[in-house]
Amino acid sequence: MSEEKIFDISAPDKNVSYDSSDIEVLEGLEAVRKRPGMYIGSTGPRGLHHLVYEIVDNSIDEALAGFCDKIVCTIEDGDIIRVTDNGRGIPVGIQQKTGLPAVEVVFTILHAGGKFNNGVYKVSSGLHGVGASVVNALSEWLEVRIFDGKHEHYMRFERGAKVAELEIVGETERTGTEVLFKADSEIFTETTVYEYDILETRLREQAFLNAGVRIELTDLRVPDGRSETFHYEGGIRSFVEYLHKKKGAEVLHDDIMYFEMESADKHSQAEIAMQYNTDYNEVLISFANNVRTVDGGTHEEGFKRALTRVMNDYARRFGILKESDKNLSGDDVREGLTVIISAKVMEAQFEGQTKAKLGNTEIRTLCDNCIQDRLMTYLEENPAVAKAIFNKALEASRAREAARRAREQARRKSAFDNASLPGKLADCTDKNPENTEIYIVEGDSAGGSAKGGRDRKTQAILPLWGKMLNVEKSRIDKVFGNEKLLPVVTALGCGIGEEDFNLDKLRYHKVIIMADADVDGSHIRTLLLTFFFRFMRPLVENGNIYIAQPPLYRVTGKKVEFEAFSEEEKDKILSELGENAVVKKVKDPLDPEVITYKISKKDMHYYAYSDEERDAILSRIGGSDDVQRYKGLGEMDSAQLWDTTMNPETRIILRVTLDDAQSASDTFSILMGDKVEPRRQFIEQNAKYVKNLDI
Ligand code: TSJ
Repeated sequence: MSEEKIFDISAPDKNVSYDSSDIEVLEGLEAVRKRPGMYIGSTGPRGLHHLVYEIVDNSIDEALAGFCDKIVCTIEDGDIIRVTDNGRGIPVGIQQKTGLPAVEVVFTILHAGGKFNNGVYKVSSGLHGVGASVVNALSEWLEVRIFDGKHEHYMRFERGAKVAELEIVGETERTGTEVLFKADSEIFTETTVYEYDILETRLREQAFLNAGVRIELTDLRVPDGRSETFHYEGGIRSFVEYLHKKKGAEVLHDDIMYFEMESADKHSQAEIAMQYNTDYNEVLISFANNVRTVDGGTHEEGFKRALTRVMNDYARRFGILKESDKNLSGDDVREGLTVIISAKVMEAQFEGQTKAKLGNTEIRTLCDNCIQDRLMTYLEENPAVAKAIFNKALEASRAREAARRAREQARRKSAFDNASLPGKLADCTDKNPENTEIYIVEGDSAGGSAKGGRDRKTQAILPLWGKMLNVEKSRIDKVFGNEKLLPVVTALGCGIGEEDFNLDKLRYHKVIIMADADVDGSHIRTLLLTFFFRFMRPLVENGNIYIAQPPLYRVTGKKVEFEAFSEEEKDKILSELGENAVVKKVKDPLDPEVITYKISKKDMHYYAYSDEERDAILSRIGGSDDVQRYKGLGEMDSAQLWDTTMNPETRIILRVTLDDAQSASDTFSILMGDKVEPRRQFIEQNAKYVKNLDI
C-alpha cells in the first residue's frame, strides 16, 4: 500500500571545509540528501530498492552498448548490495573539464552518469534517470572497483563524500566494474532491508526487456543462499510466455505475435508482444525506456486504438461482422489478451502524480501504425489464429450485449418499484459524494457493528453475503447475476466495464474495504481488489479505493494512574480516558491551596495495529498480561469499531494503488486458475505470508 513518507534530512555538516573546486560537488550531493524524494521518489522501501536499479541500469547500458554480457547482483549480510559486470569498466582517466578521474565525476556530480545523449533514444534509465551519484549520496558508504585488464582501481565514499583518492590496489586480467554500497539508515529511516522478491521482479523484467542480457541475483542473507539467473533470448516474447505459464493459462494460439517499428527519424521505437488465452481478463504491461508505466499513457493509447480498429476492419472485410452488427468494443478485442509494450523515446516525459504515465505524443502514432500495419498482415497470413481470436471477441461481444440488456431490465424494473439500491445497504444521509464514504464489509455480524458505530451522515455500510463469483472465469454479464458483486455495482452507481463506466456517477468518493486480518479477510480483499481492477479500473487509478485497518490486538492495562495539577489538566486527561475513570482530590498538607488530582482507571484498553505497536504499548504500561488478538471485526462492538477503525479523525486507512490492485489480480489468477501446478507453487512460495495472516 502507498504509505511512504518523505523525511527531512539534517542540515549539512558545518565543520567540513572545502576549497572552491569542491563546492559544486558538495552542493550537488547535499541537495540529494536534503530532498531524496525528488531524486528517487521516496525514502520508503520503494526508494530503497530504487538504489539497486540505478546501479544495475548502468551495467545494462554497458550490455546494450555490446561490451558486457553478464551482470551479477548480490544482497549480502547487513543488506549490502554488490553489483558486478564484465564490461569495459568505468573510465579512470582524468576528465578535462573537471580535472578529476571520470569515475569520480560519475559518483560525485549530479546527472553525470554514463547516459550521454548521442541523438538516439536513451535506452536504459531509472525512474528519474539520475544515476550513480544519487546512490552514492544516499549511501552510508560506497566502494567502486574497476578492472581494466591490468589493474584493479579502487575508490571509497562516505555519505557521498570521497574518503580516499582513486588508487590502484592490485593487478588483474579481468575487465569490468564492481560497486558495493550500504544504504544510509539516516535517509531510509523506515527500513534498509531489501526484499528479494521485489528485486527479482524488477531484474527479471529488465532481462525480458533487454533480450540476451544475463542477470544473476543472489541473496546471501539466508542460510543456504538463494540465487536465480534471468536470461531470455526471446525478449518480451519470453515475457508473455512467462506470464501465461505462471498463471497456468490455456493459450488460444501457439504463436506469440511480435511486432516492431521504428520512427522514420529513428528517434523512437515500439515493440509489442501479444498472445490470447482462454480467460476473460486482460493483462497489459507497458514500459517506456525500460521504465514500467503503470498508469499507461500514449503508447498504450496508440496500441488500444489501433487494435480495436484493425479487428473491426478485418471483421468487416471478411464478413465476420455483418453490416447490421455493432462494432467490437475495446474490451471485446482485449478479452483474454496478454500484451507487453516496450516503447523507446528520445526524451521520455513521465506524467501524472506518480510519474508512471507516458506523455510523448510521437509514440502514440508509432504504436498505432505498428499495430495497423503488422497486425493486419499477421491476421491475413494466419487465418487459423485469426479465427480463434475472432471467435473469442464475438463471444465477448455477445456477453456484453447480454449484460447491457440485463442492466436495462434492472433499471426499468427499479424505475417502478423504487428499489434501485441494494436492500442491505445502510445509506448515509448526505448525498454529496465528496463528503461520503462506503464501507464494504464481509458478513452480517461485522456489518451490524459497523451500522451501529458509523457516522450516519457521511458513512454508508454495505454488508456482503452470498457466494463469491470467480471473476477469473466470468465475463462482465455474470457480475449482474452475482448476489455478492451486484450490490457493490448498484451501490457505487458508476457502472462497470469500459463503455458503461462513469466516474461522475460514483456515489461515494471513498470506497473502503473492511475485512478481517485473517485468511478469509485476505480472500475477500483480493476478490474485491481484483474486481475493481478488472471492471472499475478508473476507481483505482483515481485513488477512490481504500483498505480499512482494524486493530490486531487489544491490550488491557489493569490499572493506569495519572496526576494532574490543575483543573484543566484533569479535564483533559478525563476526556482522553473516557468512561469509568476515578478522580481523587488530594490537598497538599503544607499548603492547602495546592490541589493535586489523582486519576485512575481500571481495565483501560489500548489498541495495537501491528506486533511492534503491541510491544511498545506493553513496555509503556508495564507488563499487562491481558492481550487479546482480534480474530475478526465481529469481536468488536459498535463503539469499539468506531473508535479503532471508522472514526475519520483517528483511523488509519490505506489508499490502494494501481500496483496493489494489479498484484491482487495476479494472485487471483493463480489461485483461481485451472492449473494445479502454478497454484501449488504460489502457495509454497507464499507460505510465510499465509502463515503470518492467520495466527
Ligand atoms: F554507474 C555506476 F558507476 F554505478 C556503475 C557503472 C555501476 C556498475 C555496476 C557498472 C557501471 C558500468 C559503467 N559498467 N560499465 C560501464 N561503462 C562505462 O562507464 C564506460 C566504459 C567505457 C566507455 C568508453 O567510451 O570507452 C564509456 C563508458 C560509459
